[in-house]
Amino acid sequence: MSNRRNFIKKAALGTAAVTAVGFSGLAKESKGILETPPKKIKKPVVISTWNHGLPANQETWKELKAGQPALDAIEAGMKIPEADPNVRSVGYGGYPDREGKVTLDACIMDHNSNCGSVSFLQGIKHPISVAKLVLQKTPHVMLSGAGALQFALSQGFKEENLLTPDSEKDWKKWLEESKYKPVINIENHDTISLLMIDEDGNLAGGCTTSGAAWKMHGRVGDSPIIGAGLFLDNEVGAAAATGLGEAVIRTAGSAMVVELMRQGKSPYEACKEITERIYNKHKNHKDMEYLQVGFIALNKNGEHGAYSLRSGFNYAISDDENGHRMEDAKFKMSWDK
Ligand code: SD4
Repeated sequence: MSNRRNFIKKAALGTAAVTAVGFSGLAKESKGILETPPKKIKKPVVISTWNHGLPANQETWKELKAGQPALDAIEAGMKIPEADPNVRSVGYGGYPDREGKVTLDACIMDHNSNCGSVSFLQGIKHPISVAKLVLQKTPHVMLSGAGALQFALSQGFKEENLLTPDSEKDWKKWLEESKYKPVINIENHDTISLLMIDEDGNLAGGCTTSGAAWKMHGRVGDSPIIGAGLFLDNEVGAAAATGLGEAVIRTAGSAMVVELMRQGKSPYEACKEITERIYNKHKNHKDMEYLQVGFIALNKNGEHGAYSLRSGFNYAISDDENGHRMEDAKFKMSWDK
């Protein structure tokens, strides 16, 4: 893209940020003038990863429409997959690590860049709620392990066993061969990452996950790391990741998606470019055999997009125009490659 076109896109983005009027990234430019009038995107807009994003979106949407603050709405939505024993990659019922322990990562971020995060948290069903309290009640961004648990208990959370009989059975079966080879979207789920823009044009987001199944005890993925699993800049946009956390951390994935949107890329273009970068950095890497990453992004105007390295990734979208729905993300390659 020429510098000039970049500039015009950026200028349009800047104006839209001030007036909170959305425009289509596809607006045509001729001699420095946008031919297509800016398309107004009605807010709020909520997007989130995978099929389990749909019920989370619906709950977040309900709370937003009831006038709840963004972080409370996100928390309410994320608690749905966290509590669902059939979602085997998040919260209660999530696959354990190789020692049979369910260890959870989560984070949340608001439009003022306030963040709260917990990592390697055990025995607490709703890590997203603890992350929100880290944001609201501590001088820190991240609490981990025993300290995160201690904080949760001090806030009235109850410790409980998160290893369901199904997960225990699967873990015992895994122990027979003990091969670490995360296969991320075989059952269409992984981290839930959710992004939203409210009626006033303010962005917020969150992530929650039980992390990679059969990981080493103590392993922390990308999801609780601001800049890796989640990032937003309220002047530009928000991005979040799913997939193999190690690859997302190595490339500061979500922060980079936001930076590309700052440079004028659409959410889709930004997700695609970072996914391609991750591919290029990993094509000769041992992780490539089972590597899957996916990104979702939402810009200040309410436009959204997604892209994944391998097939199978989808995301949930909620807006006033079309209600709640799933969309398949475009991808670079199929699983058999
Ligand atoms: C992580 N992105 O911890 C998360 C989720 C996952 O295999 O389970 N990845 O890496």
